[in-house]
Amino acid sequence: MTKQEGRQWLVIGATVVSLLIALVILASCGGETNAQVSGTKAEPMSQDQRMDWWRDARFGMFVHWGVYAVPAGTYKGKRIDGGGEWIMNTAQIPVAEYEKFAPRFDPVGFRADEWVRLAKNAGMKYIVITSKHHDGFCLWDSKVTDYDIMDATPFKRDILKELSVACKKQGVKLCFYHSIMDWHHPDAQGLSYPNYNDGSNPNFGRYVETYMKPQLAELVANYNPGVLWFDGEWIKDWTEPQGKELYAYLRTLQPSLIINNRVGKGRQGMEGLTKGDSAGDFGTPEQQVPPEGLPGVDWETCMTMNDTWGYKSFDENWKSTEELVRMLADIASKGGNFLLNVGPTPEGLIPAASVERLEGMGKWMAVNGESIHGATASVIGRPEWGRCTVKGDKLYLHVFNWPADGTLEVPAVRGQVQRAYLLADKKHTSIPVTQSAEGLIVPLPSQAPDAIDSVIVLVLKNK
Ligand code: H79
Repeated sequence: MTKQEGRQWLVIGATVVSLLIALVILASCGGETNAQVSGTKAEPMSQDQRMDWWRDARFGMFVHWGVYAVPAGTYKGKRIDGGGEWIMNTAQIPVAEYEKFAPRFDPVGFRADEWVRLAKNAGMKYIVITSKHHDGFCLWDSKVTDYDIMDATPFKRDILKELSVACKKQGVKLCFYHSIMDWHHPDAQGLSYPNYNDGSNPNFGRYVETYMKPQLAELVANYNPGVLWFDGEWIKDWTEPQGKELYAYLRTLQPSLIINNRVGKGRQGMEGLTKGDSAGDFGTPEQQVPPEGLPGVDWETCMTMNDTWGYKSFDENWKSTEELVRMLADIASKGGNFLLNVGPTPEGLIPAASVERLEGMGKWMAVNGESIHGATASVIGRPEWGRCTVKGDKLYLHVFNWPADGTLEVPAVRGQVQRAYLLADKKHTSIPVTQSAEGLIVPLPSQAPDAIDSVIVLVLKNK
């Protein structure tokens, strides 16, 4: 053996040894990952483990609430277009003028337990509330500002604290929407406001390091949010590297945190899906549902029930309960989550029209929730009669348009159908299904069990 050959053998030997060491480390990590699931050790979670509860949840409540609920869409006697939460900008209200809404924000009707119960009874598993919207006003007792619920309003109750207690009690995950853009802070867009989009603030880095990050650290430490939902990331002063850095920083504070894609610059317009390797755990389509299913992609459609996020006293353009239930089924059938918004009043009440719709959805979910929670996109795309979700060995056929001739035609599915029944039928009475290579024929009763969406369960032999 030459010297060189000897060296090569040494290198190969060393490589084999280090591979073995790596294998041992990997194997022991696997063990610790399992231990971590049972809560005995703080090892890093896999992406799947971290996203698990969120993917199962499928349905959450968005809450837009702040001092903009006081003007409720009207300024100086004029009804202002656009979202109620944007009124500061849309009506070009100067910072000092807008601040005057805070002393009038006294939502004495606020009952955290009732909001959480309403969400839970609707079948929602999480709540995302605005800790801070673009106007800069903060709904919790922040140590780094007086522009918050404790110091600037007569209410002086920490809204996020009360919600976090109620959520914990009722087993709902509390999450926060947080705006990177800030029209109030002088080191952010407050400097040039109302022309906030025109340029950059030389002190923006100070805002990030001494204001925004400390605030986020407060939120994580004090209320243990499941998700941080960023927005207002499109401003010139915010960059993708800053987004990546913020994402990494927040995960060091709480490794299990889930963070949306608006933490960086990777969201593609209002369609919201993430570009390339940009920061964030899930895409954020806004006011729209992707036309096709997106299996293997984490995304969440956020949507208003009327035409505003923040409360507007005169917006009565409500979507129907039927529309909302079908939207939920459509989204689940495409593998996404549905974050449905409410805009509470300045008195602290969720508008009656929203309550009515959430209760209607809850009635449907009480019977059919199994076809939504933990379910995802199926190979059956968008049949003309409705949608289809899948979970384990079950296919859930969501029939929006009940067949007049009493038979439902279903495209071919892989695997043999063992049993079929109506989810609304507590006895799970078997429906005799005819299966062929072309597809399935499901004979149905003449009356739909649910006028909005009747779910038929197909139990398959193979997953
Ligand atoms: O909080 C609610 C709205 O107030 C907020 N997002 C929801 C959840 C919102 N802020 N602005 N908008 C919605 C619309 C903004 C659209 C645009 Fe853009 C921002 C157009 C150009 C910059 C998004 C980013 C679309 C293209 C780039």
